[in-house]
Amino acid sequence: MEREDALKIVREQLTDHRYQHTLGVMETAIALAKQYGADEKKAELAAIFHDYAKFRPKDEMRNIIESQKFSQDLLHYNSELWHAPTGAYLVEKEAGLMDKEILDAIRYHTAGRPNMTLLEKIIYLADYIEPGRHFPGVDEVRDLAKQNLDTALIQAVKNTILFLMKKNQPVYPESFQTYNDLVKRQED
Ligand code: DGI
Ligand code: FE
Ligand code: FE
Repeated sequence: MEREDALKIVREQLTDHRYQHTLGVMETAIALAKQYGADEKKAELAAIFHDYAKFRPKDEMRNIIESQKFSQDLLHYNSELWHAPTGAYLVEKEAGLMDKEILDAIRYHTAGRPNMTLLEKIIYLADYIEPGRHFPGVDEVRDLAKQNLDTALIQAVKNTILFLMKKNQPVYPESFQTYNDLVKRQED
């Protein structure tokens, strides 16, 4: 699928603000793919489609998650988490994108998972550091991303968990597992 066709499909699903965010993730993901030797075309498409389901009604997302084999426990956590697996499902079904690596990068872009692929790491990180993001700690992660992908990713995951904990919000266990897996690998 070409960039322009993908952007046209996604634009209809998103607000202007979210579409601008998507363009930022796309540019950042392509740059990271170049830097770290990932498939630039896959990074481009995964980034374009990563928030495809962001504005779907909660009931629709719940139904889709219930219909799938994966992690039903997601339904007991913040509904902000639901658009990632729902997006992977709908991008395949509605946009006809069949590439499993791209679909997994969409599926795991919010909470990550243990043993993330290079493409999954790039999309998670690009989502966090794209130029439109402005929150405490983001510049530090941008600097780390120039040096080491895993170090930057750990900092991004850690910041997300700490942010939720500061607000006394529950943390989805998979986010902790993502953090633990990345930190253990750096020790080895
Ligand atoms: O969709 P975006 O806003 O671009 O970014 P995202 O897909 O990373 O989603 C961020 C939202 O997900 C944010 O509101 C916090 C929430 N979130 C991320 N990880 C967790 C989480 N919420 C809970 N409860 N637990 C998590 O581990
Ligand atoms: Fe998202
Ligand atoms: Fe996003």
